[in-house]
Amino acid sequence: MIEQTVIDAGNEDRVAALRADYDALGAHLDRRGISIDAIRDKVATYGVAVPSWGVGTGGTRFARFPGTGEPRGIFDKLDDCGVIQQLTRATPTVSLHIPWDKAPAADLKAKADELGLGFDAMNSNTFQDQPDQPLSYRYGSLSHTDKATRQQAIEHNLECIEIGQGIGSKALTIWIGDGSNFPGQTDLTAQFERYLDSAKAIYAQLPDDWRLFTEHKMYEPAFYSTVVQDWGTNYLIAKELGDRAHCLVDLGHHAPNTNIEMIVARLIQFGKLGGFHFNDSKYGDDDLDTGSIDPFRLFLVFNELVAAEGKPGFDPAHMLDQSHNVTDPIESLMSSANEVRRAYAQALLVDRTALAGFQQDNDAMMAAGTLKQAFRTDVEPILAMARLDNGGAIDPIATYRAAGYRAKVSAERPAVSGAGGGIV
Ligand code: LRH
Ligand code: MN
Ligand code: MN
Repeated sequence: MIEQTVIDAGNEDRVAALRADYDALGAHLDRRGISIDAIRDKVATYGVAVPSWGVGTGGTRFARFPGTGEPRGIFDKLDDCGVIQQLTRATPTVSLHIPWDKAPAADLKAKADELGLGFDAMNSNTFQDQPDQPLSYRYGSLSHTDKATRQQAIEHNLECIEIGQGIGSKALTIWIGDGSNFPGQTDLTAQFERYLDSAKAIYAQLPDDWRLFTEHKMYEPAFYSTVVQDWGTNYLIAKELGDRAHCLVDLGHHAPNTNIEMIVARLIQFGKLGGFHFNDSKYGDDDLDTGSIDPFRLFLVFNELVAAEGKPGFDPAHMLDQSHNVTDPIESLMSSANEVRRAYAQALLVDRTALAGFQQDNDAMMAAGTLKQAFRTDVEPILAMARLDNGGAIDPIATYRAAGYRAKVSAERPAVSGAGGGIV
């Protein structure tokens, strides 16, 4: 972890400017009838889970270009997640991926407790073969034509639940790469039927207080057809399985220009929004930092989420899902967590009464202007104050750099080779 003295010193340098900016923004928001402290308090309780795989080797599915001080395994990864939470106070939980993070539940729990972290959804992995695995997923997993292979994939998901139960997780996320690369390769209907049967077998074993999230993705690694390719199929799955089955929306899993906020609205309307994998993209499943390409779209998603706050049963999970090569992943994840909070804070500023009035009157110009007014507001002083009040850093990235964390862990963690594959 980073020494408190380093955080305090960084904050001391910045606190006077922050208070001045916060007061100025407070006066501005006051004229708009908004209490800045109320927004800060809501933002302060808004957390987003860090994906364990996001702090891992600087890599994509194509290649790895590891930096120094790469985590050697899940316990180093948890240390890195602890630093992200320490500085941002926005990431109290971690989402694990099994078997990448497989370890005795008691040890995972003890380490997380030590760092003040909890666990969000468990992720299963039947999109890769593991060294000791009897049956291959080359031609699919939960939807495989071979019953024994499907059963192996089901059992893996049940094992994820079991590990999750030992560490306080309350959800399982299933994403599969199953699909086909040639027209005619699979019977599209039979393949989905097999998937549904397998998913039902997992759902039947879901603990009462757990939720099952299924994640859709348009294509990749299957390029002709993908079994769970869009929110429509995803909705059908959630509907078929039952009340504790919900859809997970990974922002990068849609065609460019897809109206994702509208998908979010539909899933909320019908009680099936389970949660998010936040990231950003330009072309496909790019897994770029959240808000780095299209912050307005992120805001529009949050506009739907804030509008739905308080609806019965509305409780989406917020998780990041990103990994790439060109930054220190701790910095990127801190930045993304702050971008999620920024979009949330901006969405809280939308004058919903005025918006409803403009919508009723079909005043498109003023309705759009109402959203833009909220989006244009620089809420950074609110985010920084929420961090400061909770013991975090006013400027997390500057403080992280001043602490020299990466150099310190590099001394303990041996350099790793970039040779070999990446991750999905
Ligand atoms: C698939 C995905 C899914 C996986 C993760 C590693 O593209 O988004 O969430 O579990 O990447
Ligand atoms: Mn994802
Ligand atoms: Mn993805």
